[in-house]
Amino acid sequence: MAVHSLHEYRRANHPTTMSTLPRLTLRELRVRAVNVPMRLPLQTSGGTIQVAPLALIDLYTQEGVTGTTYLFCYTPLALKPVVELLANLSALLKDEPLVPFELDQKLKRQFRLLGSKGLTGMAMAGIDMAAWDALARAQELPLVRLLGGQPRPVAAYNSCGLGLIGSEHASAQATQLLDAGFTAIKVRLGYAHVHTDLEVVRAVRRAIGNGVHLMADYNQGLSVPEAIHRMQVLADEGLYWIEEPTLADDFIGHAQIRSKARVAVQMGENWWGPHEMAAGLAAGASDLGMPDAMKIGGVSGWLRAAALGEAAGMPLSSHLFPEVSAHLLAVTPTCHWLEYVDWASPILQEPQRIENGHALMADAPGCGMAWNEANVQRYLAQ
Ligand code: SMN
Ligand code: MG
Repeated sequence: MAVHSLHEYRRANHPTTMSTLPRLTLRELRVRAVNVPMRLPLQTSGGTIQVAPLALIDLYTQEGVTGTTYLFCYTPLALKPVVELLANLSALLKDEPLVPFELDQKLKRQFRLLGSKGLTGMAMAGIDMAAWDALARAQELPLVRLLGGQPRPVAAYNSCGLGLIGSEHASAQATQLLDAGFTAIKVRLGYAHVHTDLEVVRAVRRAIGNGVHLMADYNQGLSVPEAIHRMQVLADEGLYWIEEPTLADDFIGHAQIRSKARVAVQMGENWWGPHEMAAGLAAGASDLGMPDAMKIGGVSGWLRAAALGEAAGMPLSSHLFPEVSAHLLAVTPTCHWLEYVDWASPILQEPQRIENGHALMADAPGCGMAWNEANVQRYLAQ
């Protein structure tokens, strides 16, 4: 029987008073590529990002419920390949039950020989996030409730802008970033000389005052000895954390830096799945963790990472993806900070809400994302 609306579907699947969980079947993935201009471009020690290359995923089910999510592809060079990979997976997964655990197992088997980091990991996470979104929508629950929590404000820091733009621009931008009631912001470091790092940190601090938390991010830009040196120079500047001082996969190097540092070392945005997080924890690579909803493996990967964080007593923040991360952090026992960026806001009907420096999630089905079609059309990648 073809069932087109959620209502018809419910009637067909809940004929008795005893309710059963909705069973959904994957019909098709539709994926579109957009390059969304960024309000504040981001200059990091690892390169500059001027547009947000996003793969917009709509996961259609046979029952009429649709799951929605997006992937951040870092560079337009990777955007079309991600979209094409997802199109191939759409054919592979057609008619599969929409069960994130089973889909995850199937795709990991599928990519055992190739591996599931990089583009394959991104595509898998996109399917996982869209699947969870569809499940939550089918039950008319916000994702956070499906995961056993409830909507609540999550403390957020404003991570828009504040790239390597020099002390004058950085201090002016820093004050603007506090506008929505934020009490924490993040500055990118890794100038040619540590003196410039210090000058920028001091200028930003003067502009924002002592009541605001200031995080700093080196984006993997330093050698281990240079990182040890720079963290000594910056030790008394009141920085809340210093992120990725050296290469993200160098857990031993990070542990060496950490052992000499008087500022908390933060990393995690480049953990590809819970295994890498576990290796980072075992090496004592950082004081704090910040999984990326995409690289850690979507909602399923995040839940496993949250358990690792709880067991290790490690405060966990999110990286990018504020819309889904708000739901995930709200059920993370060691929840720390949500990283707020507005990069997807132009293509969303209702951009992520921030009030008094906190991310809010609506008590509405799924993650609450619906496309602003006019802007999607406007920014479609050629
Ligand atoms: C960052 C994130 C995404 C792209 C470039 C830089 C940065 C952060 O490391 O943590 O916000
Ligand atoms: Mg970072």
